[in-house]
Amino acid sequence: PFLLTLLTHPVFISGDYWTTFIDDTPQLFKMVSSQNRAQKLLHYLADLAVNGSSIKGQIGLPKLKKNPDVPHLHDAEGNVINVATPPTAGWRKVLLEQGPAEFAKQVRNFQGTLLMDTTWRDAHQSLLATRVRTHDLATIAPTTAHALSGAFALECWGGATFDVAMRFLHEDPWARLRTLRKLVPNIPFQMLLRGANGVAYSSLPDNAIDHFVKQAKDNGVDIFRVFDALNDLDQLKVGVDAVKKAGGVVEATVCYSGDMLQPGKKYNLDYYLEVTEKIVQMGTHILGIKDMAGTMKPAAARLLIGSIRAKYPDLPIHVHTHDSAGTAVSSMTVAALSGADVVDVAINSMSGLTSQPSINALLASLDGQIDTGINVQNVRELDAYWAEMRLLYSCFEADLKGPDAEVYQHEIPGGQLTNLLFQAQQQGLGEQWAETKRAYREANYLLGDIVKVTPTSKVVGDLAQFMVTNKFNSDDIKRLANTLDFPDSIMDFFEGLIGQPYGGFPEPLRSDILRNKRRKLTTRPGLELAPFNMQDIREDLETRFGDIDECDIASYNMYPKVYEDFQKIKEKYGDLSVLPTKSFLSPLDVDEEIEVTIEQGKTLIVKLQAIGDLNKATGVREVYFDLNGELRKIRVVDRS
Ligand code: 3PY
Ligand code: ZN
Repeated sequence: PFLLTLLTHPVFISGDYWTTFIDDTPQLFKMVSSQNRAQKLLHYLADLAVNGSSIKGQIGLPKLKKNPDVPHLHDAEGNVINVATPPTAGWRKVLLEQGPAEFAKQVRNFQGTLLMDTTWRDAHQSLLATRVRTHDLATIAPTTAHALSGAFALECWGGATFDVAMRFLHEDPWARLRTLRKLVPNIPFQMLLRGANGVAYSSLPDNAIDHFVKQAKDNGVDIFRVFDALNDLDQLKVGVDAVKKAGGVVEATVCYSGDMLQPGKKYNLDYYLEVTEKIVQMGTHILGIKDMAGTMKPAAARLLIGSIRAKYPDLPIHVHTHDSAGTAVSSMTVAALSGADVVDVAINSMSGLTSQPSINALLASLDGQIDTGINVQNVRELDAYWAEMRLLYSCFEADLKGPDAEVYQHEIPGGQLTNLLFQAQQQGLGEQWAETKRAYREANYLLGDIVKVTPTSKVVGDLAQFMVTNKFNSDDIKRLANTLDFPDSIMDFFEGLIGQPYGGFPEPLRSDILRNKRRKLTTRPGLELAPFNMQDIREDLETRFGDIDECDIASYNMYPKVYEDFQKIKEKYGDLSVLPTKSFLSPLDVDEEIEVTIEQGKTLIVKLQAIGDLNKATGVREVYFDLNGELRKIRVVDRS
């Protein structure tokens, strides 16, 4: 009927539509575009109904069979708080009005310890394979803006969320940032930046990092936690300088590795104080301490944070840990008591195990000792949403059962631990899991006991899997190194493409593995990379994908292939981020009806009517929908 309207429209018939039709009748073109979008979404839903989910890593269907409810918050008198209007108070006001330096000063002067909630980034990266979608974050954002209005920040972007959003969720990470920013204007947003690697796995030219960070700042990131996976200060500085140029809050970070309390450890107090001094010289608003494996015991927290606090009384300190060993609440309590200005936590249902410590457990632990500016009751109410959310994303759970004290031996970072376990479970290799952990420890020592976090953790993990698959032990690797073909990540590491490890590369292993296949870099890899020509990239992307912006260029620079594939999916199915998660992951039942808001004020009512018989000659099925009261037929190849 719409096409008929268009074709019989007097202006269309007059043939004058080229010049004025779009301008004079925008409503019709809006209709074309929304009909077109609806049609594309029906294609996705039809494919899902016929072939099941194609989302990578999904095992089975969500345990939650409805869309999650949004809980109400209550004020002290028990009245429901209207969350439609965001609060104006919050640390972001301080930042916007007084700038990064004064913001950092006031954080340092706060009488207590502030909290950063990682639920929107690290918690789901660590527990749910980074699969939480924008739809679910945006749904709870207005409530969060109130419940956590006293928080230092929400960590909501960067790390693995950037590529997973495009690669597996088929949504635009920049759109996520802008959407959340609009809904939460009062709480600072923090992102995780992998130094000279941006949010990728190896170095990019410096101008690509500058360009990326500027877009991140302009689209809503306030605070940048910048780290380098080897604590290579030259690599770190690339990210730090980019944030300074963009006008963001710099949180230059030292990665904590292993258990510093053990005698003879390579990464000991002297080492951390030396790196801290260099970071302070580099210039940072805040010092980040990043314990990605959760191996910082309470006594280590006391020693490390206490020592840094004593030496740098004015330096704001922000501590991050994972609860893999089960000690995170205790360690963060001690960190707070030893002078940390901010510590990281996650909403209860998204906390513990390989994620951050539980916010309410930490609040209880600090109660009567340290103020956090957080309303305990509101946070408990907020948790009702995440309890349901955990069930909605149950198909991405690694099914970790409890704390793993072995983390002090293998030192696997939280996110990677869940990933490796998930892989072992998928392959049905229960015993191999114990072997993988043992091999990971051996691989780390073979590589020279390096700091392990993305991307160096991938190098260690790849070597461990190479050892398990080929049944090699450390001696075999050393003996056979000059005859074996190693995975690319290991070659990259030894070439120096990930930076220079503290204490240098192990020899003769490096020479044996590289042979004459690769160079041996002695300086940071970015110095060898030619700057990207942004104008050429823009023209190329415009030719291929039409209307693109600076954020598209930044996405393409980080992950060219992932970006291209994302564009192809978008062309086929439209913007999938608008679908409720249940309908994104599980097929509609016949007669099931859903509402999909494709833009403000434009809601589609979609009902699956029937799935036709298989046409054996063509392999196609017809899927019938009711779309806003009209029958639609979609043809889908049956691949099931
Ligand atoms: C990342 O780089 O994605 C991390 O989470 C490192 O801890
Ligand atoms: Zn982390």
